[in-house]
Amino acid sequence: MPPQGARGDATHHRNLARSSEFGCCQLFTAEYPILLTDNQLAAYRKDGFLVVEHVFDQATLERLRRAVAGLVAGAADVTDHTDVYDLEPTHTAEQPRVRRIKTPHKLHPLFWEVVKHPKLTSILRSLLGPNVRLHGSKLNMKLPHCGAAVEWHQDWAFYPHTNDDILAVGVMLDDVGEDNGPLLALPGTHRIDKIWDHHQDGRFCGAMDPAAAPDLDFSRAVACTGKAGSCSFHHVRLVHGSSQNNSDKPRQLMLYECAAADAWPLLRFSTLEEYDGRMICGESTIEPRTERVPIRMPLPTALAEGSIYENQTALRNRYFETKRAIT
Ligand SMILES: O=C(O)CCC(=O)C(=O)O
Repeated sequence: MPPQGARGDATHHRNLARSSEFGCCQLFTAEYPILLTDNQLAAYRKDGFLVVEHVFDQATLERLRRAVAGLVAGAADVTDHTDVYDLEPTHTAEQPRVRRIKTPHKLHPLFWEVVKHPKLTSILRSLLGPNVRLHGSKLNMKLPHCGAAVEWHQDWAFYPHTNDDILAVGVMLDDVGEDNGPLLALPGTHRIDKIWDHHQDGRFCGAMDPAAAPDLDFSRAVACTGKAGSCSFHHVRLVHGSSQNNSDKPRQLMLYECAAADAWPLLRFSTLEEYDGRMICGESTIEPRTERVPIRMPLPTALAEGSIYENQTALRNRYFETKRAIT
């Protein structure tokens, strides 16, 4: 059975994806198997997000779950957030509760293998062009009955670049439904020519005060749901968030932040070698493409650094209800 959304016919086609609605006029041309239909491409451009089903098979999911379980087991040795773990407030050594595993691609080779999978790179090429670099990765866990909410935000507020041909892929390691804290996307907000304020009292806090965004109707948000093995794709400027997981099912979402190679970060550059070492497909470049994009720097840095969850603890006016976790 060809995956939903696949054309399932000849293996290679000429793929032309125009990014003019993002404000630039490139014509992406490449030889590779096309997985996205024209309708899916149009939907991504219009809405700023897309869910593609059946990207990863059961065998890959099993391997991923084993790798994740191994990493989570290591959290029994820690009592506070580290470079690897972001912990739920109810975490204890006896009952490890990990909210996020930070940069999994640095911790286990399988996470690199997954992002370089031909099906995924085919979709990335269609959406971002032939040259794609990994900006970062994170695994948001959302345990049953306590997985934390993420307040409304644009990823762009955290990592502005010279252009916005950037998206986050969410590989669903579990079935994601309306009830276990799906990612919620506000359609079309990536095309609005502004960056919403993610500051409070003059400091970055990684979240939007819903009262300060009267131009947005949060009730229009769409849940990115799908069976395990599906992937969501959301544009870096899309307003999104997610509620607490109050169900009895886990929701593990492996997020890869992927950028067109000519989108250069405006903050935090290490070395050219490390930077080029994060290429997912195609060629790197030292010639950034600059576009007229709205930018507000995430500075001064958040009071609580380390992860979006920590940054957002400063936000006084929260949108998502947080119930006390079952202990
Ligand atoms: O885990 C989620 O549902 C949302 C994650 C997210 O938006 C983020 O970590 O930036």
